[in-house]
Order: sequence, then C-alpha cells, then structure tokens
Amino acid sequence: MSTVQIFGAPQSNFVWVTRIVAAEKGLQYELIPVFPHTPHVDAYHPLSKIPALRHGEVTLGESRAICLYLDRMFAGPSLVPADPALAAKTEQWISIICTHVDLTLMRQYAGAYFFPGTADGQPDRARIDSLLQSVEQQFGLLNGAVESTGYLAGHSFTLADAYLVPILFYMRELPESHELLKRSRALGEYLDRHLRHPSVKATIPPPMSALQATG
Ligand SMILES: N[C@@H](CCC(=O)N[C@@H](CS)C(=O)NCC(=O)O)C(=O)O
Repeated sequence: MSTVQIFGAPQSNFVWVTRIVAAEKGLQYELIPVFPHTPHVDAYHPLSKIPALRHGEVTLGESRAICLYLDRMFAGPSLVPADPALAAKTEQWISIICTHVDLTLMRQYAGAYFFPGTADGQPDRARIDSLLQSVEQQFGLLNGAVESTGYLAGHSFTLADAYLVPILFYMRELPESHELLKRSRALGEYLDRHLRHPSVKATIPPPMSALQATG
C-alpha cells in the first residue's frame, strides 16, 4: 500500500503530535516539511493548515483527524485508552488544549516571539506583557491537572499528553514561561519525564530558528 505522507513543518506543535502517534505505531512515513497555504496543504486541508496527510486516496487535515486515522488504520499501541471514561477524559484534555491552551500559549504568546510581525522583527513586547496573566492562569490549570498522577488522563501516556508536551517544550524556550515552568513543579517534572518518552524523544523537531529553511 502507499506510503503515508505527513505535510507540515516539524516545528509545528500540531504536526509533532501526528508524528508522535506515527512513532507509537512504528510507522514508516514521509514527512514533507511545508508551510500552511502552500499547494499540497491547499489541496488536502480545507483551511490549508498544517498538518495534512495523504495515504493513497485518503487525504485529511486537522491533527485529531489524522491521529484517529493513523490509530485505526495501523496496528500497534494506541494512545487513546480502551476504557470509555479514560478515553473521554483524554478527549476532554485534547479539546481544552486545542481550543484554549494552544490559543493562549502558542498562537498568542509564542507567536509574539516567533512570528511577531513587528517592523524590526523583535518580539512584540506590548503583546507579550498583555498576555502574561492568561499564560500564568494556564500554567496553574495544567500544573493542577498533572499533579496527582503525572499524566493528563489516568496513569499512562495518552494522546492528551502527546498534545501538551510539544507546547510545553516551546514554553521552556521563552523567558516568562520558562520561569513559570520552574515554579510549576509538577508541570516541569512532567515535561522532563515525557520528553524522555520514546515516541516523543524520537520526534523532537529542529529549532524554530531553522523554520525558514523548510517549506
Ligand atoms: N486545529 C488544527 C490547528 C492546526 C494549526 O493551527 N496549524 C498551524 C501551524 S501550527 C497553521 O497551519 N497555521 C496557519 C493558519 O492558521 O492559517 C489542528 O489540530 O491540526
């Protein structure tokens, strides 16, 4: 059967999640490191975002849909627990991460550093400062969520953790969130431990500064 192709710059936290799932499955795939709004992505994602996927006749956009496809299509460990309550808890956190955590921490806060849109290309200080209270609130929420078991759902690494770890990886690189991670003991330990998880470790992306070289 055809090779699975994943389209998207590996630095994207959403592309990274799909690569964690592929690694869990032991899947050989082709990563095509393209930007959003480029021809392949236009063709496969209804909103031309990354990640997108092609596998034979199947084309998909959206990380959660791609993870579901890889999980059901290929043998190997699943990152969604079989137990209904744990599966639902996993989906609860994925939804919160996609709709709230990613929005504040990646699109807004990290975006103001990595894609500032300022005249001189420097981080957008006013924007960053205006976000710090919301960033701190998110860290409080997440620290509490992992405090008791070291996982977002139950007692093992799930797709919810695969969504969160890439975001926290970038939070450690930025000054205010780096400090917050140091102060959020459970969350800092959570990140250290899960960065050693084999499917995460095997898919750590190149630095954001190398982004220009891709696509
Ligand atoms: N809900 C989407 C979000 C994907 C997303 O926001 N990707 C970013 C890169 S990390 C993107 O393509 N941004 C371009 C845009 O929003 O137009 C998913 O889960 O895949």
